[in-house]
Amino acid sequence: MHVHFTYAGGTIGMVDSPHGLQPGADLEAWLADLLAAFPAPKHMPVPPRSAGRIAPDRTDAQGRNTSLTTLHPLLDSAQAAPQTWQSIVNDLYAHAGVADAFVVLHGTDTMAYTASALSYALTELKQPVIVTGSQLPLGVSDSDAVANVVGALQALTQGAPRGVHLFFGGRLLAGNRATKISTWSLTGFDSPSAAPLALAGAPWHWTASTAAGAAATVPGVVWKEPAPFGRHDVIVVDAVPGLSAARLAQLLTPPPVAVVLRAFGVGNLPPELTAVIAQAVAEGVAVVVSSQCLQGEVELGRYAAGDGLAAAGAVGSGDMTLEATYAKLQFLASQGLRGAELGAWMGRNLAGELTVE
Ligand code: ASN
Repeated sequence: MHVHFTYAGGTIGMVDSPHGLQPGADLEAWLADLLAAFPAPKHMPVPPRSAGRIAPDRTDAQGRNTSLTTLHPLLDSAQAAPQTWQSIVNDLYAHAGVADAFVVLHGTDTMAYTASALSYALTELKQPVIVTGSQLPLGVSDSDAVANVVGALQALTQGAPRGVHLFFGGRLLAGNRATKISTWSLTGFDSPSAAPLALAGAPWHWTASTAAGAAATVPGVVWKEPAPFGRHDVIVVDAVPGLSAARLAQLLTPPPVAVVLRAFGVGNLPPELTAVIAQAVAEGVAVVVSSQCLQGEVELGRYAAGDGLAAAGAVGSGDMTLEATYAKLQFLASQGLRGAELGAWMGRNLAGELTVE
């Protein structure tokens, strides 16, 4: 098995500086040592320790079966943008001819956005992709870096299905269902609306539907040769008690391509905001109403306080996470969709991000 690593940045490869943590650790040497020590099953031979560092590209010529691309510049994932997602997509496709599986090493802050974005852009990719990182740098004695990278490799060697997954804190989650829930816990991610694919342990416990080889296809639409991610004007507005129609109107001026309106509960907002939303829709803005609840299932019209939103042309985000919703809007906008058509596509399941009744 040839595993290709794409290293995009994040705490895993950071070191202390007078200004706080920043990229600078020798991740390549650390990974080479880790792979040498990794107890490989028969089908995944690893380079002997003396093989040294991992070459930046395919290493078959030297008899090794891992490769690593370090993206430049390495980022704190807070600096990631849709172009960063595209750089990762490009690197995965550049190695799709040699790799059997992929691991993306990424910062935790926006890991769930990237995992969601990759899931939409890679529905044609045959190999599984696991995104991981750590809360503590690789050089720190109690770091979670080894556990997470080894966990990602174990998931792959046990036959993780196609699709984009996120491994963190002992759990394999669907990448587009995951959300960062803790700044400090080593179990920093959760998947509030979808069960984990697997729990690490002795032995690992796989959900029946995702057990090795069970899911040959990614649920959803196969988007053929998607256009690359661009950076579209998609904004997120969090409602608070007392948000006025005038303030909301200002936030939507000039009109963005799309707005994710984080409403209360199942998608409720005070009726005085409805006219502003109708105006935005008339101006061609795709208005997506999501829930502020961690475990949200938007149902516009269940309450009178949300009923006017659908009539005004807004669409609900169902049980998608904010990260999946935002990345999906960027993906669909990059495919040239706008307005009502963009809104309509938000209700379709592209890569398992949404439960469709
Ligand atoms: N700020 C870091 C990042 O997202 C946090 C981390 O990786 N733990 O890049």
